Amino acid sequence: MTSVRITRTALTRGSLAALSGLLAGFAALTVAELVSAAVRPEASPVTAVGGAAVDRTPAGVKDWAIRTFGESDKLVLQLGIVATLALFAVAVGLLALRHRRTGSAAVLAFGAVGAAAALSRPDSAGFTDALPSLIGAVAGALLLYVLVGRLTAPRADPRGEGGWDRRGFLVAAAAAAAASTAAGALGRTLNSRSAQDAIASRDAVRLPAPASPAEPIPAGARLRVPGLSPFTTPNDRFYRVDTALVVPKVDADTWRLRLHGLGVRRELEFTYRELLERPLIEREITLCCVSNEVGGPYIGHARWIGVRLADLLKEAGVRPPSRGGKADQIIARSVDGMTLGTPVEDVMDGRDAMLAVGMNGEPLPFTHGFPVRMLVPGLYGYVSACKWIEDIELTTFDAYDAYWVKRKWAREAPIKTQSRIDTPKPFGRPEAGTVMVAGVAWAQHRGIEKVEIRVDDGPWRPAQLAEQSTVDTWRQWSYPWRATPGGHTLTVRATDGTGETQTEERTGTVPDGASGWHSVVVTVD
Ligand SMILES: Nc1nc2c(c(=O)[nH]1)N[C@H]1C(S)=C(S)[C@@H](COP(=O)(O)O)O[C@H]1N2
Ligand SMILES: [Mo]
Repeated sequence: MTSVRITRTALTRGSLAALSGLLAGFAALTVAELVSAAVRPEASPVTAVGGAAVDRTPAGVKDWAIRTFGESDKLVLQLGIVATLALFAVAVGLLALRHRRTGSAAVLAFGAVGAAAALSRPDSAGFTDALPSLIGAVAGALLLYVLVGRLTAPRADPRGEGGWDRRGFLVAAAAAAAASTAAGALGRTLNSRSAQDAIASRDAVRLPAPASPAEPIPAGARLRVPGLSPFTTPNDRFYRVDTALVVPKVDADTWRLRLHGLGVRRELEFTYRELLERPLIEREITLCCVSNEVGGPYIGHARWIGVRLADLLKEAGVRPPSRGGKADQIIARSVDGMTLGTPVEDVMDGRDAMLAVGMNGEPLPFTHGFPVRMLVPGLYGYVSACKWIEDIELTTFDAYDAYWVKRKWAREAPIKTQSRIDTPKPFGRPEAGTVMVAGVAWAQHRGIEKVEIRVDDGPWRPAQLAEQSTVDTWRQWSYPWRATPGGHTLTVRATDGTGETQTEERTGTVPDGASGWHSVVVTVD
C-alpha cells in the first residue's frame, strides 16, 4: 500500500515539477514580451534568438529552408524555438525538484542566451535590447523557485495528503498562469500599438503622378494561356525573401534617409515627403532572388514608382568609377540592420535604378519595404533591393562586405538568363492532342531574344514569344505541342538580348544564382 502511494505521489510531483518548468518558461516569455514593448518588439527573446539563428545559418541550410518551407520558413523557425524551449522547460522543472537553486539558475542561463542573441543582432539598439530576456528570466527563475518550493515544502496541514503543500502549489500555479497570460496579452497589445503610427502614415500616403510614366505594357506582352504566371504579379502574391522575423513597421512621418560616404561632396538627408516632391519615375521591373533555383518561384513583376537613384548620387557629387569616382560600392542599410552592397557603376550607367515608394499603384506594402526600398534592374535582390532603407553609404568593395557577402554569397551578382515552364505542371497528365506549353523567361537589363523548347531528346524548336515589354522585364512565351500518349520530358532554354544562350550547366544557387535548363516530366493520356 504505502509503496504504491509513494510512487503515485512521486509521479504526481514529477509531473507538477515539469508543469512548474513550463509555467516558469511561459512567465519568462510573456514578461519578456511586456518588457520588449517598452524597449523594441525585435528585442523579445524568440525574435532575437530566431534572428540570431538566421544570421548564423550557413547559406546552404538557409537555401534548403526556403526550398522546403517556402515563405513559412520563419514560422517554422519560431515554432521550432518554442518547442525546444518547452522541452528544456520540462527538464529544468524536473531538475529543480531535486536542486531548487540549480533549476532557477538554469532559467537565468537561458535568459542570458536570449540577451546575448538580442545584443548580437545587426540592428541591436544597445544594452537595452538585453532587458526583455533578462527581466523575463528573473521572473521565470523566481516563479520556479516558489512553485518547486510548494512541491518540496513540509506538510503545512497535518490533515493534508502527502508530504507537500498541494493546495499551495495549485493556487500559486493558477495565479502564475493568469498573471503570465495577462502580461503576454498586454505586451502584445502595446507592441502592436507601436505599429499603429506606421500603419496610419502609410494609409495617409497619396502617391503623386510620375513625371516620367512607364511605357504602357503592350497588349501583346500578355498571353492568355491557363496556368501561365500573370505578367504583373499582384502585390499580395509577390514573393517575399528577407531575414526579418518581425516585419519592420516604419513611420513614414519620422523616416529619414541619409546619403554620405566616400567621394560625396554634399551629404544629403531627406524625409519621405521631400522624396515624394522630387520628379518621380515609373518603371516596369522584374525582381528575382538569387535563392531561386531552376524552375523556382522567387521571381515577380511589378510597376514601381520612385526617385532615380543616379540623380541623387549626382546631386551629392558622386562620380562612377569609370569617370574617376573613388567609391565603387553603395552600401544600403535598412532599419533592421541589413546591409546590401551594389556597384556604383551599375546604378549610374543609365539604367532605371531607383529608390522606390510605390508598387503596382499603391505605397509599398510593409512586407516589401515601406516606406522606401532600392531597386536596380538586372541585379539579384540581395545586391540591390534593400527594403526599409534608411542609409546609403558610398564605399569600396575592398573596404566593406555586406551581410550576404559575409555569408559566402558573391560580391557582385547580375541576374542569370533563365526560363521556366509554368504549364503543364510537373507530373501533369495532359490529354493527347495540342497541349499549350507556356512560361516565362528573363534576363533583366539584357532582354530576351529567343526561347526554345525541346521534347524528349528531339531538336530545339522556337517557342512563340510574347511582345517584349522592356529589357528589364520578363517575357512570356508559349509553344503549341502536338502531344502523343506516353511519358515525355519538356525542356526550355532562353537566349538573351546579347545573343547568349542560357547555359545547360547546372549550378546551385550559392554563390551567385542557379543555372541550368528547366525540365518538366508529364504523362500524356
Ligand atoms: N532589409 C532587407 N532588404 C532586403 C532583404 C532583407 O533580408 N532585408 N532581402 C533581399 C533579397 S535577398 C531579395 S531577393 C529582395 C526580395 O524583395 P521582396 O521580398 O520585396 O520580393 O529583397 C532584398 N532586400
Ligand atoms: Mo534574394
